[in-house]
Amino acid sequence: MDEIVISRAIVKSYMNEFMDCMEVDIAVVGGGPAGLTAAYYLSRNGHKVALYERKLSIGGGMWGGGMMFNKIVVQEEALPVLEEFGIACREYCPGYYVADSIEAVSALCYRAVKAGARIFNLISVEDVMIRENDCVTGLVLNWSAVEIARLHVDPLTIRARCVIDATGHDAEVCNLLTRKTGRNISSATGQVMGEKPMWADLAEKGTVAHTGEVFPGLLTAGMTVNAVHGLPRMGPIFGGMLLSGKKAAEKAAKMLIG
Ligand code: 48F
Repeated sequence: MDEIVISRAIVKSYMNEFMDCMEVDIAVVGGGPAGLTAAYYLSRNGHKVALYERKLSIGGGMWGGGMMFNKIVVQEEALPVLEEFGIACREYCPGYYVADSIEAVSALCYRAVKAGARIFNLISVEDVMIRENDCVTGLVLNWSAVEIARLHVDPLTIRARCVIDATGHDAEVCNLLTRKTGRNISSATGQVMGEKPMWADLAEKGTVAHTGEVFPGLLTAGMTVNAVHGLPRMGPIFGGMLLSGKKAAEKAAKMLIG
């Protein structure tokens, strides 16, 4: 085996994929449960999807279950999504199902990739691209290593017909959009309102109910929805994340048609 061939194989294959994703249908920011679920359903339906994740590992806050006990709870409404991904669960008591968080993340990631989603880890989204019609038309990317080292290196840009902010509690894309444009998003205040204290039941329902477009070309999914609309947090119950990702995929698909 020749090390140089190995190196060429890696760089060329990566660059081919990166180049191919310079223009995509949907760009998902954040590889937590909501982003992965959205990427899976969109790819499965034939859309070209790229997902960018800041960290080395995909899965966001799902790995750790609750307080590092690596189990998650899912409610009845989300069981069809678990089934779709082949994630096993067992009923703990009526209405409460327990799944293994490691199995759940692995399945979400595996099925998203197998459906055709391109996942780029170690890349941070630091800005959006906007056009005259005030529509989000792409993402501005940089290596997370550049961000962490605070190096002065300019980013690169990709075009997307639609962007999903699935960055979790910090709602990073929505925050940078309002800050840099001075424009409102579709929350009650026009800004990212910030998530409220724990209230799992209300939070789970709110996540799904409010999933959707917040600005032309920009949708939210998962905890970002709660942050944007000032909804409570819910802790280690994940049905809302999965159902929100699925709903974001459905809404994004409709935006592509319309
Ligand atoms: O935080 P995260 O898991 O968000 P989520 O999919 O799920 C939330 C739950 O994990 C949990 C909860 C509900 O049960 O309360 O916290 O809504 O995943 C978000 C991912 O986005 C990445 C981040 O590293 C994480 O893996 N991320 C955040 N900002 C950026 C980013 C960015 N600017 N660029 C790229 N990735």
